[in-house]
Amino acid sequence: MKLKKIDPKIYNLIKKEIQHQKKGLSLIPSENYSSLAVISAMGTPLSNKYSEGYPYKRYYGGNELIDQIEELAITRAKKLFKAEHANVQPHSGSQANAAAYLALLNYKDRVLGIDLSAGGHLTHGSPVNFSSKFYNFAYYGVDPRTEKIDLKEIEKIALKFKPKMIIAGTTSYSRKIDFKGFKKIADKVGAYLVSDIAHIAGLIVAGLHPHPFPWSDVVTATTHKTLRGPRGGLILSKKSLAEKIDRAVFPGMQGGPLDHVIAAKAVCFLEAMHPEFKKYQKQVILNAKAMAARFHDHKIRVISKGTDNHLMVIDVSCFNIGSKKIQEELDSVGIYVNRNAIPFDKNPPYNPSGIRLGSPAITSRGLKEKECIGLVDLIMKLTLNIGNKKIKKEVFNEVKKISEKFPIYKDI
Ligand code: DSN
Repeated sequence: MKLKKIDPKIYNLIKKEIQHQKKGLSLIPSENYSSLAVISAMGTPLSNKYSEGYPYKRYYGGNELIDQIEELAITRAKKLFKAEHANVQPHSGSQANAAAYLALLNYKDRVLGIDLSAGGHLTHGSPVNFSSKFYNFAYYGVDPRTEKIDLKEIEKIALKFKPKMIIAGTTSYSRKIDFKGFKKIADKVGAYLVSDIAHIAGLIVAGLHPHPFPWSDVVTATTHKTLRGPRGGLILSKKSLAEKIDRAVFPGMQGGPLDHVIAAKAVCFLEAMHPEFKKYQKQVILNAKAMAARFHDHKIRVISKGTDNHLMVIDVSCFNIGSKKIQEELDSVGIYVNRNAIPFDKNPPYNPSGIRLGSPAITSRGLKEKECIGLVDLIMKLTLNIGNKKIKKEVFNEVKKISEKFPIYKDI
């Protein structure tokens, strides 16, 4: 690798990060390991290009091949998601959401989004995010008893608030989303339905989660989570909104697209059409369910009492040491998780009451239910014995063993 000679510092840090990923186990539900085919498409001179515009309508010359690449990505995205229109240029999920808002809303228009502590995303109207500064948000949460989304409650809020847009989508919600139910509410108040499937895109294309179409006007997604592609965003929509969406992404929101990432998105869409991908997604759900059940056996409260998808949020307030400390302790043995708010959390976002865990990355490595249950036991063993160096060493060695038995990349 020439990089080694030219910039040994960066080269060594990259090498170390690859080792770090290999030696640890990521339970962060938004992380995954994309294939080397996806990674090699990203690391190409396609990033040298400027191709503002869309296929065959560029503002720069020399884009004949870039046009073909983006066209292929669009065609595959439409087929994979059964969508009438696809825009593959958003750099991230946040930018996909920003572009969807820009396309459909005016400054200060009313939007009904999900509360962050109930499982929403910053761009769903968090007070610290552009979304709530530019638009007028009201929020729905989850039922305090079931900790699940309650469509009746959402309907009540919608009838009163009369939003121009309703957002159906989450980042830390473990239950199925009833897009059809959301559509009924949106129709009652004449609102657009925007479904953010950033987390569950892979489950949806595998047919393991209700589909957001034909119920949604616009669907936003990321390509790097359950979909297992490159880091990036995606917008799908009805044909009637195609022009508005495209204008909002470019020139509204972004300049030049990341052509190397678009090529990698095309590769990931192709991979997701393969029967193996469906098998993988089925295992993702089985693994998450096995983990949630094991936490329950350990008397740890799983929010909403379980999971239908790839993730779960557990309430760690019973340990009385704070989620931040637990996350750090797990980090030190090579188990990566992220602390997360639980519904109606009394603790601050920096040290909330929950930990969010997911199965997409470990399932990509080949772990099955048995190993996932073992992993939950290791988490419990460490968390119940914080300060015990002997136990920490034992857990560390176990994690190392699992990581070596289930390698990520054999070739790098
Ligand atoms: N930060 C992502 C997640 O972890 O879910 C969402 O953007």
